[in-house]
Amino acid sequence: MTVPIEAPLRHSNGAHWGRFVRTIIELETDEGLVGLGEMGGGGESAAAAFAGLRPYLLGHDPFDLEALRFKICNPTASLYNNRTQLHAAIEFACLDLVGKRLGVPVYQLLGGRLRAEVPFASYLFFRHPNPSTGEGEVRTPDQLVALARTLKKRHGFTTHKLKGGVYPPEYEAECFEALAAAFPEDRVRYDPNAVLSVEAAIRFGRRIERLRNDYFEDPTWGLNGMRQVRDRVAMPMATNTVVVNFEQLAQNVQHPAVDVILLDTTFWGGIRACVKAAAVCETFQLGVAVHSSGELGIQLATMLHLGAVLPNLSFAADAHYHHLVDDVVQGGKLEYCNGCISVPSAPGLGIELDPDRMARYAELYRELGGYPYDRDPGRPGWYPLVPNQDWADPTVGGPVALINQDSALENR
Ligand code: GKR
Ligand code: MG
Repeated sequence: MTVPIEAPLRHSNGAHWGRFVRTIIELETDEGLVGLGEMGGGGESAAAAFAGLRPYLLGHDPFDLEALRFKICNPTASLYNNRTQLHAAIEFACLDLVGKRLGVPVYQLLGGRLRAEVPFASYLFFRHPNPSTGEGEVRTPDQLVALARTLKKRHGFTTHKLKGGVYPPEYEAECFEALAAAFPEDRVRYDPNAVLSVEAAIRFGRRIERLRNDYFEDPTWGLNGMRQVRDRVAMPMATNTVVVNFEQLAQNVQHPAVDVILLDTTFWGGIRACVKAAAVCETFQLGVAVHSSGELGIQLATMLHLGAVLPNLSFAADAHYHHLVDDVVQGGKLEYCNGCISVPSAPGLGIELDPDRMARYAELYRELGGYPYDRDPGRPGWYPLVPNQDWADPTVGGPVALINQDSALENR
């Protein structure tokens, strides 16, 4: 599926080229129930990867979720063939099936709902203008604040996350300060996806530590890098990068480097893994939040059910969702109210696919194909080192051509 977004989103490793590409799976039981799952990326390779798991799934009872985990994610076999993200999509579909079979929402299967709605952050990106309308650019502090105001007005956000790592750190610090100054009552967070050096991260952190920060998200790479920044900046550290499995979580408990673990239902291999990880975090007094790696309505539903059941969720969740112009689920996009989205309460994940929208966005995928997450259409040939030393120029703006993946790779 390809669903358009308002404008191309820039991040420290490339960009989302005006659309999100996702793969939707449907698992059917012998009783005729259908469970829905979703994974990032798409095309023939994703379809082939799921088709390859057909023999693992035929005859498997969707209630047997622990068995499914070992069947698909055997730890040694995973060294050769990591299927964490495939497993996540299949787990979502199984939970959807179990909920539908029992007539209960997924949150009832996970311990029960502690909240009826989940709060979200505004999740702001630097953006290229929309190539059709020429609108939507975010490059300057004024443009950033204007977008945040629009989103706050439209959706009611009271937490603002800036995805950075695009422009020089000093320039992004100015942008972030302008954002914090524009919303003195709200909370803020900055995330450059780990491309700052330890020293640059410390400088940046010290400069912004007086603001109303939730946390400092992945300023630099690695648990050891994060630990050094944590020692020298007075702010909680958060990650969705270096604690994404139980081994890393154990390591972080033994040698703390990160204070808040951002749980991603895909990166961790399913909703249940996130619930288990949150329980470990509760035991060791680590914070948790819900992470977004881009989503359509199915994945969003997994984030909502997760957010509904976590006792220790003390931060607004991330979602790319408000950047989408539409969704593939019945009724179109789920709505925000006062910065929150209601947790679906129909059986299973509580959302259904809209066949017309599915057909339209499958066709759009066939037309446009994929795009490389790690390439920016505004900077052909560029790719970041880690730490990055070659930033985008904030004085250069305007539309960029959204050429296809093959041309982008030819330009390397
Ligand atoms: O979608 O560009 C993006 C984000 O940068 C995504 O890849 C990250 O996983 O949103 C994420 C984050 O780091 O918080
Ligand atoms: Mg992040």
